Amino acid sequence: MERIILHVDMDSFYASVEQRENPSYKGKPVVVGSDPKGGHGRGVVSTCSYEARKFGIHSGMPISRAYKLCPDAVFLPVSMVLYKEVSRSIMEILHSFADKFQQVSVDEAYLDISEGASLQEAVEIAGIIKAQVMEWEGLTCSIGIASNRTAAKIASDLDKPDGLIIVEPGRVAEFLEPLEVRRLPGIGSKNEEILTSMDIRTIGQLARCEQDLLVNIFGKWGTRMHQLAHGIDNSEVAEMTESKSISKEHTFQVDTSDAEELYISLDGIAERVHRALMQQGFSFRTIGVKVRQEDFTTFSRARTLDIYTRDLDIIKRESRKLSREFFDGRKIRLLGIKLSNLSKSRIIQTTLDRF
Ligand code: TTP
Ligand code: MG
Repeated sequence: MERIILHVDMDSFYASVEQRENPSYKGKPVVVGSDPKGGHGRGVVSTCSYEARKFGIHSGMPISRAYKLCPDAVFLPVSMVLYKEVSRSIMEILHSFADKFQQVSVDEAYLDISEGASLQEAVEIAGIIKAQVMEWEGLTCSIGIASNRTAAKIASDLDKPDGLIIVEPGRVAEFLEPLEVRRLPGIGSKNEEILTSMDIRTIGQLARCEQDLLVNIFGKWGTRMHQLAHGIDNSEVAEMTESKSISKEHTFQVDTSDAEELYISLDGIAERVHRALMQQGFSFRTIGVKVRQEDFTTFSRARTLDIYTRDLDIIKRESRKLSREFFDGRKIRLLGIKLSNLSKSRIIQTTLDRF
């Protein structure tokens, strides 16, 4: 089955957060980085707004150079605590849409939404994600949709800012063909130079190059490079494995508003999540539900209990309470239960369970 992977990357992230915090910076060149000290500063540019990019300023450039290119820009220091907080909220939004979710930096993440979504639905989801990130965080992001990670990442970068690019399944190689080789993750300026000397400038040219030749020059990486150029990338979206929470979900074959069906399904999920909890030897204190409606609007509700427990009946009861408000005739596409605030209190709990 073809996978559906979204790569979401925030636009000029630090600078956009600054523009959001201080609307008078909107529409202006904003440079976030070290102090330019009137052109004598020694640090670098972390990032800059798209208005500043028009002057040739970019991430990693010496701040003194940025100052020369646009002395009238708004120069701001890096407020990492703020960006991390905004990042956390954004990642929470993104996570709620994914079957598998992997954050890869402060402002980008991969979402695998293969389960039960068609490509057309994926495009809708991307639109909803953009709208939600705008509505709740006042920021724009760019999204690439493709059947593998590499293509999704490249796609998200091609139409920035506020971009959306869809690579149809089976057309990955065709999509990559005209792009410059440095678009491929892992090909930096050094590899690009070597390839240029071999007269290889586009990914298409790279794909047509003999794999053996690439292996001779680049070793193992040559094989991978060749595969990527052919649009082959089987790497998975790797959900963080640290068990900070345990969750289970169910996507309905057909969206439903039938309360009985919803409650039965919720009980089934409760049993599955309880089984996983027992297998991993945890008790929990916080229980949450996720309810995704037919239009992909997704709600979460959670409650923290007074005590740690591993009682299936409590999971069933609380998940019913938390989701009841959504079982009012609206059609539902997916239900999920998440247990968090976990504790490895196996021995105490087993003793208690017996009485
Ligand atoms: P990027 O996503 O690479 O850049 P960006 O979000 O600013 O702009 P774009 O619209 O092109 O995605 O990086 C995310 C943040 O990471 C960026 O806002 C600032 C920080 N960063 C640095 O501090 N130094 C760097 O060299 C780069 C590239 C990014
Ligand atoms: Mg970004």
